[in-house]
Amino acid sequence: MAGALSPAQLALFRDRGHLTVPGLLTPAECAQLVANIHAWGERFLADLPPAQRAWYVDGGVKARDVLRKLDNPHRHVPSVQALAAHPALVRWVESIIGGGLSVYFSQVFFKPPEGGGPKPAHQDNFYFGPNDREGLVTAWVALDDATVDNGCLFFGEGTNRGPVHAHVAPADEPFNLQLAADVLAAQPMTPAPVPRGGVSFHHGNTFHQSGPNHSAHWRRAIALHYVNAGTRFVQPALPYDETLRLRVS
Ligand SMILES: O=C(O)CCC(=O)C(=O)O
Repeated sequence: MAGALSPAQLALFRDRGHLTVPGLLTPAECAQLVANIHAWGERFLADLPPAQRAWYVDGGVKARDVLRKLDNPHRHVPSVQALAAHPALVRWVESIIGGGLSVYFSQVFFKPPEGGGPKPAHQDNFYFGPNDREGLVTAWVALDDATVDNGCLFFGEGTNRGPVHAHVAPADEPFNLQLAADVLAAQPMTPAPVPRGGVSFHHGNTFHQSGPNHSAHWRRAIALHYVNAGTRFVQPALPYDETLRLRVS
């Protein structure tokens, strides 16, 4: 049976609100997931009217529209469903939030070379509004090396131990909820590079954001938002479909 996280890893997670664990997936497994997600993305985007398409693609990349974001791959791509139930990943998540795990929501975050835009700072627990703020953890699986240059995550160290703050959104992007500038001004954000095939875990209260991709390489990742047996999204800021919830332990 796959091992749990060590007491030292858990202490780091509880203190800082995030933890990087390398070596979940092989390069071949990462490449297969990327191919499967791109194939699904092509099918999904082909059917969308142009106005909706804009939200899912990055149009700034060498005049091409390329997949940027898609929701709930754990329900649409069998290899992502298998990843969500990967024994080592499940064991690690159980060590953080306990058993009876489900993936409640998942996201594809693909940043294309020389154009992939930033993701503003936010707290997952503002979006999800869980009944237990300790009952949720995000596992962000890197399908490429994530670096400062290509747009890795940045975290507000220790913000997991603080409150959930009100978020604001640009008028033309009501779904793009983010922390207010004055809250962020008081909080340094630290980069957290992740090697390809590794996982970055973050607590639902932890401030996080990602920078633009200035490199010539993709920065692709899957975020799996896990909850334990007792946790539900009771005050979500956006609609989430509980029927897509996938029990994995
Ligand atoms: O990958 C990104 O750029 C953003 C990820 C994120 O916000 C998350 O995993 O909650």
